[in-house]
Amino acid sequence: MKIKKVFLLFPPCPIPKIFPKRVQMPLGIAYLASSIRAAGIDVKVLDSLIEGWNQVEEIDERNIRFGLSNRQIVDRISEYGPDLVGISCMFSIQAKIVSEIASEIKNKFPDIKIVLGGAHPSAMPEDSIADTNIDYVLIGEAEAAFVELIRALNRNKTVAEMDGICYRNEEGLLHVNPKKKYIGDLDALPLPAWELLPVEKYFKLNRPHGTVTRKNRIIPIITSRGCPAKCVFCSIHPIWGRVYRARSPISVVGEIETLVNRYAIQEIQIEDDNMTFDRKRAEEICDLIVDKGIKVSFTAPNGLAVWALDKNLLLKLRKAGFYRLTLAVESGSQNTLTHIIHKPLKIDKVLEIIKDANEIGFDIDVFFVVGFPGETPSEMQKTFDLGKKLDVSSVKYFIATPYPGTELLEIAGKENLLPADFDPKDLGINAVKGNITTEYFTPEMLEKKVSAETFKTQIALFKRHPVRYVTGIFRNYLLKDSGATIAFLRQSLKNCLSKHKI
Ligand code: B12
Ligand code: SF4
Repeated sequence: MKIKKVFLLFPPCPIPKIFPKRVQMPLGIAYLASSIRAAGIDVKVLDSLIEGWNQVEEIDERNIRFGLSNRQIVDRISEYGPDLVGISCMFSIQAKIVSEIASEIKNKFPDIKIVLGGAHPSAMPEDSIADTNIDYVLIGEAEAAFVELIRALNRNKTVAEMDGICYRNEEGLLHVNPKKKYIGDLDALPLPAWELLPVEKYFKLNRPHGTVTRKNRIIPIITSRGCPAKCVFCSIHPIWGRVYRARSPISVVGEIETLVNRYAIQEIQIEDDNMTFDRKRAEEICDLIVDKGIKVSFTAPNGLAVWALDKNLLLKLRKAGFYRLTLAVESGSQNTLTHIIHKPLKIDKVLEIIKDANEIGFDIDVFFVVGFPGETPSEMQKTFDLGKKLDVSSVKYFIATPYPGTELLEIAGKENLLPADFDPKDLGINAVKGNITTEYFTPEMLEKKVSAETFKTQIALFKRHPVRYVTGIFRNYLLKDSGATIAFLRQSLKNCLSKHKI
């Protein structure tokens, strides 16, 4: 059977009820679609989150699933009649839904090949290919590999020599070829095929990453792949490898101009893991945006590495149109940062960058992570104390989560810190759910503590800048998802008033 038509799917997703729903234009399948199309194959793309935005189904007391139903997805596949379906499994919590969908596709269309990719199967390839409805798993970045796989299938060639693939051989034995090769020249990749997605629907909804936006016509881009640091909780390395690869400033700014001309884009979200790692390149991108007179707002909601920033770069970012800095500070304890998280960051540097960023006029959003093996209660408290002290507009605390592909999962597994029924496929939003037990805390204690400290931090933020705080909460959260915001604040207040100890 020849592969002439490919259907790419971003599946539905479970989230806690107290979290606002989000939907961002899916960069991964948009990139894959353009490479597959460039190879002469027909492609259709379905983002079940945007198409089924209003379809909410209760999973249990705490969680909902939103997006199209499995039945609707199979109907869309049936209408198009593809030879191959590619499913993106970005989050571990999506993996069970992905298995259900794969099973329904195979039941109805046993000849369709099913290929899986994305962050979760890249970190758990053996487990993903063990599902007999999945024919192939492509590990990590897959633009080149997807085309290579289609070509191999169309020429009846074996995939046994392919890099970064999992497959079942003729005897049904599972094989995993580790990922070793990554795309060297990112400038050569065709731009994401946004014309295959309902872009106006995303603009109208305006619920992208972080939910904080100034404009409606927003699009994500990615200017580099990978990060050489080794943070204990980070799960990006199975996708991009460890080598930092970056697009040239000309290529990045060229994409921005194309997006402005084609879709009248007003705001861009940079989704790199470490956009400013190469400071000179970041400065050149900013200079080029200014030189070309591009009037677009920018954010980097995935976070900028504070250790890779300095005042000169901050000035250039602001001049280029960045209005909000999302800073991954992670901990208020230097010991935790250096010896547990392994992030090359000094707390003095954080204070310096936040001071400079305030002077330059940025809106600042800070992320922290607590609940690591070995972290003492007093170290954890330093994080909450720093969160309350910082002059920023938003502070978020996340609970250290042992996602597949992280060193944290290895440590927690080895040291027996996880519950007996621990399943990585249950790992979702890490602001509300703990998993690790140490001599100092249980998951429940951690959940209550984080929730209570979140409330106290909200009070501190309000007291410091009442007008800014109320406007921000109203514009960015209440107006977008009042139900989830009120539920979240109510839970935090309840935990703040209840007895919680760590
Ligand atoms: C943007 C983003 C989001 C967006 C997603 C938007 C969307 N629909 O695309 C939003 C804001 C919704 C989001 C939410 C969360 N995110 Co997030 N997110 C990212 C981020 C920063 C970038 C993803 C991206 O666009 N990359 C660029 C594209 C080009 O890459 P890609 O999608 O991976 O696709 C490539 C390959 O994976 C592969 N591929 C992808 N799909 C397919 C399909 C097939 C068939 C094949 C063959 C290959 C393939 O090929 C693509 C091209 O090379 C990643 C970090 C990262 N580096 O991946 C984290 C990441 C995916 N997120 C993560 C997490 C933890 C979360 C949250 C839990 C965080 C939180 N505290 O709430 C939530 C989960 C939401 C939920 N419902 O549970 C983790 C995933 C861990 C896991 N195993 O679950 C990541 C890896 C970050 C990290 N450092 O650990 N996220
Ligand atoms: S700096 Fe960010 S992207 Fe790099 S390893 Fe640490 S958490 Fe991951």
